Amino acid sequence: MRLFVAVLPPERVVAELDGRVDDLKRLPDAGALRWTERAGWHLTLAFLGEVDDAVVADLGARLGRAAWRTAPFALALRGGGRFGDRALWAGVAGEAAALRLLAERVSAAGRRAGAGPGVDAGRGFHPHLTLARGRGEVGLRPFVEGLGGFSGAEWEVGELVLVRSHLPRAGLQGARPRYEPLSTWPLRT
Ligand code: 3AM
Repeated sequence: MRLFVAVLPPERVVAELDGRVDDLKRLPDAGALRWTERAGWHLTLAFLGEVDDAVVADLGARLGRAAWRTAPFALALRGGGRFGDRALWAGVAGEAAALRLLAERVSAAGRRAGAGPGVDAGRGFHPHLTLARGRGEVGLRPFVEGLGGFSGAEWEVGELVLVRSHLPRAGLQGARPRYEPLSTWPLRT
């Protein structure tokens, strides 16, 4: 199954961001972008790719230990950015170093469990919450500008989540992946 590990913002933070995204959707060319569904909004810690069913139990045990070694920390969504003209995202503020450390621990847990070693290699960790994807023909700069000054409420990250990604059938125009949270583990309390 196709898996990734993420931090999920709480509903009040999602609702705030959704208000700003509503404004972005009124900008010219917004209709040409594929907007992510708010129900699936997440901050990816590590993408694991296709993982063997046989490995999932060990992976879970390791993710639980990674969470347990990490103290809860404060995070907020702030501003935005883009990966070329392919992805528009909201950025983070707060204890970003703690988020990075958690991402490293989660990646190590994945590697040790034999779950998709090397899939993340080369991309590095760039904390972001993906809001829309484009094919490169729509310039994302105005959308990034539209996120300027956005500053969401701070929350305490208290758990990590293993998420299964169900890809849409090839050729289904406009279809988006469906994200299914499988398990959560609390950070050390
Ligand atoms: O939703 P975000 O942007 O955080 O881009 C994919 C998405 O990230 C990323 O994993 C998340 C869940 O699908 N992803 C997909 N394929 C990837 C790959 N080969 C990947 N990340 C790294 N390597």
